[in-house]
Amino acid sequence: DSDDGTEVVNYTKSNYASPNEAYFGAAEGMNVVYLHLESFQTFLMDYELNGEEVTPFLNSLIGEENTMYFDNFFHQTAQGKTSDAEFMLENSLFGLPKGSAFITKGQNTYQAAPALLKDRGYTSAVFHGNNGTFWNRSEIYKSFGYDHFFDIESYTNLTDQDMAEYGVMDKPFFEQSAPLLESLPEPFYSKFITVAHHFPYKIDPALTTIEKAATGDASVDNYFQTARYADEAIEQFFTQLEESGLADNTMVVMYGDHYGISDNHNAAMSQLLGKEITPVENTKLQRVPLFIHVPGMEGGVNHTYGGQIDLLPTVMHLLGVDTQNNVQFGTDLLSPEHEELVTFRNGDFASPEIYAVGEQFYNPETGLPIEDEKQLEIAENLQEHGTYELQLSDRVVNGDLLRFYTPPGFEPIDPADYNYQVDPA
Ligand code: GP9
Ligand code: MN
Repeated sequence: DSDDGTEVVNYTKSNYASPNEAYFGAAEGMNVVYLHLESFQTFLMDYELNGEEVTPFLNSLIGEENTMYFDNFFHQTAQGKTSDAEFMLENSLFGLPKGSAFITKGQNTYQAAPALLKDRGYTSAVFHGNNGTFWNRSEIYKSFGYDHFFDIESYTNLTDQDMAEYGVMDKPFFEQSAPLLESLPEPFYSKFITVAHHFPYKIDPALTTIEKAATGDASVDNYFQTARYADEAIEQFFTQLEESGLADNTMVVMYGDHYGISDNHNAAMSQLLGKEITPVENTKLQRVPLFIHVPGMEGGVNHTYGGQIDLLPTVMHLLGVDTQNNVQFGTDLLSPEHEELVTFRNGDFASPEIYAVGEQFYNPETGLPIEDEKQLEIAENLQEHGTYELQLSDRVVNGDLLRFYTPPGFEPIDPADYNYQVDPA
């Protein structure tokens, strides 16, 4: 067909939210570290199990002076799980309704974060203690313009205790990543994909520091010990950053990738949370933590509604990089023009006053279906807007439309320029 993406570019330009002057460039020239928090959900933050915090380190960052914590931030992933989260945060494009774009669209043209930062002198790297081919990462990262991909081959002397189901446990992972990170030229843009807190949350008892939950539902009960372990590993990483001298010049972004406890476990969850898991509560359980830590930036707790699609423009604006000419479906969470609408992959949505679940619209305050005509009309409009965005995004991804649109000044990526093979010693 003749879809050259003109409608898409027109749309994303009109949907652009201009930066908040108080934050634009707050992290200009700094290194970027993303910590991909496997299976972390917002309910864990400040949650106490048997009277004890599960994530004391992350909790200590909530309200910390240089950290912005978002408590109404949602995952928007579908079948592609981890890869959908990565896809959104690197590109501000939605994952596909079925399967994983990482696998089926690995050869597309992208204008991903590592590429957008190249002309600012950034070197980019991913760290992940699993096989590089998982989710087709070793291919699609080339299309994103990642300079380095440190996969399982970069981690050595691993004992059984060091291994989780999907790769290296977070503590040895961060420990062995430190010299690799410190060897990168600055500024760098990097991402660490953790795995210890992954379903089914198995962990060597010798590594646990809190009790399990006791609902009788194993995947729910196990969820807390690996979360605590991951929290300790994150604290260790922050200490490493301090010790290496990188901390003062590094922005750290931490986000939960998707739920760890599916709605098949709502009975056990309702025991733990002390309330019924209604459609509204279930939607609230799709919130994942987002922390943006920038040395010298004013932090706080931010209640803005947003989702993973919004991360890229938010981070770019903090780095002082404008996004006006980019095809991105999210908007800067810190912008006064950010629209508080979180569209899920199935067309449901969450917004401060209305949630859509299935065919029904709900008041998130009361949990009751909305009946007021005026409210229903607003709800329909929000849903229409969200669905239109999903369609446009799918057109870009399915039609590989970024082939036909190069933002002014952007140098297109040639995947053939990248090779992550570790040289045999
Ligand atoms: C595997 C890891 C897990 O490498 O990132 O992916 P998930 O199962 O969460 O999609
Ligand atoms: Mn995951």
